[in-house]
Amino acid sequence: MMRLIRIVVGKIILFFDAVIPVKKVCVRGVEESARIQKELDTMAVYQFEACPFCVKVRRGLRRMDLKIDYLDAKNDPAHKRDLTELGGKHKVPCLRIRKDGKDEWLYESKDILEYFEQRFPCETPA
Ligand SMILES: N[C@@H](CCC(=O)N[C@@H](CS)C(=O)NCC(=O)O)C(=O)O
Repeated sequence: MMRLIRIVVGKIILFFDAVIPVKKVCVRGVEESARIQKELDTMAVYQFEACPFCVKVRRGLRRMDLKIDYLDAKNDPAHKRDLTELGGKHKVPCLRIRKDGKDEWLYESKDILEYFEQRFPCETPA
């Protein structure tokens, strides 16, 4: 029963995510986007597709015009294992940041969005 409720709530969340548009707060030029993308390519967000906190992070990144890899930690056993064993807990969203050959793992949707806001501030607001 709980599983059914979770599936239905998940579908509702995904429906609203699809129909409510995200208002971009940043307009990034080609050079700035390319520089930022190189840095984003060293990161990934572990997530569940229908998790409300993951939807919050995805929408936040769309708002900031940031494109990152999303890894499915629910259905992909390798990503699930990495998150649990290397990150420390099976909780999403979690941002993996590769730095000097080492990984940092940042949990909590609020902290993840704050991290992006600070690291990639909007130079030209929309
Ligand atoms: N306070 C956390 C809440 C995250 C959370 O509760 N995530 C749930 C999924 S929506 C989770 O990872 N649950 C562990 C599990 O299902 O194994 C945040 O804002 O990121």
